[in-house]
Amino acid sequence: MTDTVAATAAKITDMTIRGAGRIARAGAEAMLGFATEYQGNDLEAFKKEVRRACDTLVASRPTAVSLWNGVHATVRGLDEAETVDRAREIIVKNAEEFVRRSNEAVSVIASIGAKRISDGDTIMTHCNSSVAIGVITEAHRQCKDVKVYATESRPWRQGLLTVRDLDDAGVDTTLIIDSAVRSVMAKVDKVFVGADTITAHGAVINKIGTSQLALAANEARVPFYVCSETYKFSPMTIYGDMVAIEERDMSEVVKAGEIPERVKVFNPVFDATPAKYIDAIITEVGMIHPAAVYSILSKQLGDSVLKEE
Ligand code: RUB
Repeated sequence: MTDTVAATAAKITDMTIRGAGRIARAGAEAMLGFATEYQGNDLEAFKKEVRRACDTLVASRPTAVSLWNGVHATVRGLDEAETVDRAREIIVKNAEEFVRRSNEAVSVIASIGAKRISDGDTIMTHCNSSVAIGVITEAHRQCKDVKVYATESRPWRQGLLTVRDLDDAGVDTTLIIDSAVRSVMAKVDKVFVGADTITAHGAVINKIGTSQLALAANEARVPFYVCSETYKFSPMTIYGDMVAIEERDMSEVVKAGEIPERVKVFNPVFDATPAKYIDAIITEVGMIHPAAVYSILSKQLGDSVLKEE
């Protein structure tokens, strides 16, 4: 393993690099860095180090399958390599391809998603999803009059990043606290959120609180859209694996001494929104019903991704 891998893993864990798409691209780039920096000539030793690098990166944030897919995409076809040089070439090519496709997917989703936004729409979004923001800013770029309510997203307050991104793009943006979601939903026409992982049966795992937006939207009959590249679809869930929900330190929620010592803090940072609350998932292969995730997974990702393990 190299410094690049350890440094990237540390930045993902401490959230210097965050957001499911960004961590996937950073994971792929770290594998590229690892392969280029590797000095030895022993292929078996190289492959062992590759596995260690993959494991370190994937362990840096447990919930987003995008990271798993980004990292493992780089080692596809590695078994065919007969020399370290060839193995290095494969990883570099795969990593560049993953990053290129990932960026391309984000812009395709922006144009597909923008079609769902009508002139005059008021939108709610949660946390800081570059893909959902891409959809909203593309609609704005097309001169649609759009207003956005963005949640604060405690405890990290990624909503502050979102309101900055939207404001920079010239979108009329209002910040709300997380507990205002249900009361503000009455003013909203559509909800657009991102995803960290989507299961084979169409449940969406995203920042804690996403499921509250979905419930409130459902109650108010507001369409709920998820903007997600297909590498956020989880192949493991085909076999019934559960998605691990990351729990982070209590220091992210309260400062030392703020609450009595005996009081515990539970800080899960993602939640699952069942498929029945999701109107559509906007992907780079089109807008799909959550029930279609399984067939896309088995066709596009299933074979190649599952062979790796
Ligand atoms: C970010 C988050 C985002 C998704 C999608 O959580 O939940 O909605 O990762 O992001 P965190 P994107 O800040 O804990 O990483 O659309 O940019 O891939």
